[in-house]
Amino acid sequence: MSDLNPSLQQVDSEIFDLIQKEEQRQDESIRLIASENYTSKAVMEATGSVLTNKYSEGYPGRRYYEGQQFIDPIETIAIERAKSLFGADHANVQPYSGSPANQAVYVGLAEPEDTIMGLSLPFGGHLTHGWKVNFSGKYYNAIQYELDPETHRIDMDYIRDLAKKHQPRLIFTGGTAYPRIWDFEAFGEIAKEVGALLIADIAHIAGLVAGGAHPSPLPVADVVTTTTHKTLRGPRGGMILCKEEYATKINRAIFPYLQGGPHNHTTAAIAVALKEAATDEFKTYAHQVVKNAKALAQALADKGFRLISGGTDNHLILIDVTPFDITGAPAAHALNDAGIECNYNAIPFDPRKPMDPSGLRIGASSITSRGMKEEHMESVATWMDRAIRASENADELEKIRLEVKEFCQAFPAPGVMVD
Ligand code: DSN
Repeated sequence: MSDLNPSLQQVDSEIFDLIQKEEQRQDESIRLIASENYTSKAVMEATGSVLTNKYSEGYPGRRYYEGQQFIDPIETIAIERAKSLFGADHANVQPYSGSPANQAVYVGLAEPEDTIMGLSLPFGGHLTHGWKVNFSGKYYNAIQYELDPETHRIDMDYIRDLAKKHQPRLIFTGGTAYPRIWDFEAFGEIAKEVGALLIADIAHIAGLVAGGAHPSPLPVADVVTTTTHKTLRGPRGGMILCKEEYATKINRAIFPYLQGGPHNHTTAAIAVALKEAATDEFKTYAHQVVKNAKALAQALADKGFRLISGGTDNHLILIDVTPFDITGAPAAHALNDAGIECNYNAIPFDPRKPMDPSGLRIGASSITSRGMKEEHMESVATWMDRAIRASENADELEKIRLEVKEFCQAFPAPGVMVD
């Protein structure tokens, strides 16, 4: 019988080394990817537990496998914490991530070829909100809304006209690159007017909603979907919150329609993250994320960066870098070489292609989790400005990387063990 107890380092030094290097990279860089964060050590501990060994198809109290005496309470605690934190009638904590959560909404609450509405991907929406290369754009009649050409904000009169014209079954709100407040109430009124269900995908802003730094869609949305690892700062996972009347349809859509056994180690880690998110410290963090994003936006604007919609109300900033005579991909690569991690991103009405669009998307969640505050944003903006201007100067990028590394040492990264 083989011995399964040697450490990762002993069993697979190649993977061990790569994980070590990634840990060091996360420690030494300014991570500005708007969908990422540093989860707590407690969340990671739950994720790396023996719960990964257990199968539990079904729901608490109604499973297809024995040995659920500890799994059932774990899932029930996660459900109850989710309901209480967000004020929801019902919670399903089993979706493997955000896309499966959204898929469950489609298969649970609509029929193929039904009309749905969502923010178009190049304007900051998500693939699963009806984009053409995704199942949601292929199997449903997807009407994609765009942003106002002048303000780059959502124009609710236009949304109302579009909804009246197309009479959708589902209206999705939420996205991945919209830096402004979502007016859930106005969406709710429109959904009511046209007899649609309002689906709020709060994957990006869940932590802000939980911490009171963004209005909650719960009072008006029929269903709320989210990932658990972005501003919410939990493990990689997903959740669906809904009104009681949709609970059975949503549960059945997740299991048995789309998924098999839930990932119990993730469920436990979600429960831990939800406990953390109910604290006053988390509220302070959520508000600090927005303060940091606003301060960073201002510092960048002062250096001549062109910010889409002029700034931000949430955790993320979308930048048009083309005035610097550079495009999104080389700008992101240069920043990465300088120890500042972000992603290139389309901007509204972008004439360029997705693999090298005009913009960059940055976010303030990870740097806030490290303890950075408004007064540190000037330094971040200065390094970004220098790196983009020196995108072809490897020596200057390396110089910035070393400065960034030294700066980061003052802000210990949560859960990271680097000496
Ligand atoms: N990939 C996520 C993001 O970066 O926003 C969305 O699913």
